[in-house]
Amino acid sequence: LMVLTDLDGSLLDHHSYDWQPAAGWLRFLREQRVPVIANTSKTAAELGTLRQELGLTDYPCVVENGGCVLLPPGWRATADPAMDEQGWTRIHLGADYATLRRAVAALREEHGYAFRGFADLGVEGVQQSTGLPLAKAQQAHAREASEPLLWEDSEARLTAFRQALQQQGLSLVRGGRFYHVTGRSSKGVALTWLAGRYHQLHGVQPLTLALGDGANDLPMLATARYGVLIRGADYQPLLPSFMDDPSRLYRTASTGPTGWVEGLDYWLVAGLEHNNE
Ligand code: 2M8
Ligand code: MG
Ligand code: MG
Repeated sequence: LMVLTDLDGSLLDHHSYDWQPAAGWLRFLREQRVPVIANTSKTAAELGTLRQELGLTDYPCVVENGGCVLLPPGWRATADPAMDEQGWTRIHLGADYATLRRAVAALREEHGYAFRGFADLGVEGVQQSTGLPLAKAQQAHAREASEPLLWEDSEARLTAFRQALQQQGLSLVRGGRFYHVTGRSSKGVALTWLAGRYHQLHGVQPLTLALGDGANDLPMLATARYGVLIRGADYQPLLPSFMDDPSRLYRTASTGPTGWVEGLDYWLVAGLEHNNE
C-alpha cells in the first residue's frame, strides 16, 4: 500500500494549517512502513520543513502540482540525476518557472487579463492572501515549476486564458485559493510515475490510496485504486461522473484533517466491508 495525500484542505486544515487530528493515523502508518507521500501545490522549500513536522522524511514527496518529484535515498534508481547534499534526488516532470512566467505575462500583455501571480504579489502579498507566517510565505513564494494566480477577471475570460495556455502545452488547475499554471504534469501523472518507480524497485505494483479536496486532486483520485474526496472548506470541485463509483471513491462528510481521518477509517478499517479484495 502507498498513500498519496494533498496537504492544504486535506491533511492540513484550510484555514489554520493544523493536522493534529491525523497524528494517530500518521504514527500508525509509519510503524507499518506504509509510505505516506505528500502530493501538493506547495514548493520544495515548503516541504523541506513540513515533512519534518509531519514525520514524512523517509518518503518521496511531489511538489508544485506534479511539477517535481523529490526522492529520498531508498527510492533512487541508478540512472537518476545526482542527489543534493541532504541526499534528495529531484526528478522534474513539469515545465520550469521562467517558461511559465513568460507565458502568463505574454497572455496578460496581449489580452489584458486581470490576475495576480505570486511573482506579482511578492512575499508580502503571498503572506496576506494565504495567512501564512513570513518564513513560510517566503518558502511558498520560491516557485520552480508552477505559478499560482489570484484570478480577478470573469469566468468566460478564465476559459479563454485556459485554452490559450493549453495551446502552448501548459495547463491551469484550481487549488484552494489559487489557480495554478503548470506544464503537462499533474498530481495524477506524478502518482503513476511513483507507482512505476515502486514497481521497478520492489517488483510489484503498489496498491494506491489517494486523498484530496480540490479540482487539482481529481487526476490523482482518478488514477488511484482507492480515492477519498475530502469535503472542501469553501470550494467543491465538480465531479466527473466516472467518479460516481463507491468502490473507487469515498466522499467525506468532514473537512480537512478530520475528513482525512474519516477517509482512512473508511478504506482501512471498514474497508473489508466495502470490497472483497
Ligand atoms: C497555494 O496552494 C493552495 C493549494 O490548494 C491553494 O491553491 O490554495 C500554494 O501557493 C502553496 O505553495 C501554499 O503553501 C498554499 C498556502 O495556502 O497556497
Ligand atoms: Mg487542497
Ligand atoms: Mg494542494
